[in-house]
Amino acid sequence: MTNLFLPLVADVTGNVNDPVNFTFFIGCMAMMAASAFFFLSLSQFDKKWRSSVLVSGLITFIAAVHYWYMRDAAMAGALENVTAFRYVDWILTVPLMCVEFYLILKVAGATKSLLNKMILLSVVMLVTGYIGESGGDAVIWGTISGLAYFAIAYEIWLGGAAKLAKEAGGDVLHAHKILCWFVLVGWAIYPVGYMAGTEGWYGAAGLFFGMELDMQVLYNIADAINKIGFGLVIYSLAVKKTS
Ligand SMILES: *C/C=C(C)/C=C/C=C(C)/C=C/C1=C(C)CCCC1(C)C
Repeated sequence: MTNLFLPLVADVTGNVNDPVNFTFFIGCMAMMAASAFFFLSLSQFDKKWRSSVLVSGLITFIAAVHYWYMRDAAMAGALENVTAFRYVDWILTVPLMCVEFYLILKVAGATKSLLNKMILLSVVMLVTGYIGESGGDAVIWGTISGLAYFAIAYEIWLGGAAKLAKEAGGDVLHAHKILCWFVLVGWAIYPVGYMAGTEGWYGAAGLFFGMELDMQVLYNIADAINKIGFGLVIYSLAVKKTS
């Protein structure tokens, strides 16, 4: 009898019960389901809000495709390939999250220069993080990446974006605040994962306050929280603004 699951296990040396492989698999499914949800909901919204929800769907869809490849690479034990796919995913999806901030703040007059500034900071954060993970000094490059991350958090919590959100008020202000918390708390999982997976921080075993952490598992959990959660905040804002 043919094995229905053969395509899942073919050419694979890894163990499906391993938390890394398992979270790649479930992450892929979650991103696919979220994309279908966002795309299929589009027609119910006012035109103005459709592009915001469309971008939410693009973020999870791009991630779903990358998770497909990352899952294969992880199960074959090719972690360098996982890192490359990971950063290609992020360099596409994080700027799209900046676009989400821009789109919801457009009602209060958000400018392209705010968008460009946020995209530039996120590119600096990710390129330096990639260098630190792929052979560069993990402490130096990770620190530069962290500074860019703080600059993004500052911009949305206290900088120009915060001012615009206050001017917009109401549902937009409320949604902006939740997105700010995602960036401050949800995004903070990434540097913890980075420190677990690179040399020079809290030990090669990835021990963090006595817990053994795995970089890929932390990145996978963070992606699910941030990409799907972020999208749902935008979705519910669009629902409120439409009805
Ligand atoms: C959907 C993907 C998202 C929201 C990815 C976010 C990634 C970060 C916030 C990464 C941050 C990093 C640091 C702040 C320092 C260490 C290097 C990074 C790139 C892991």
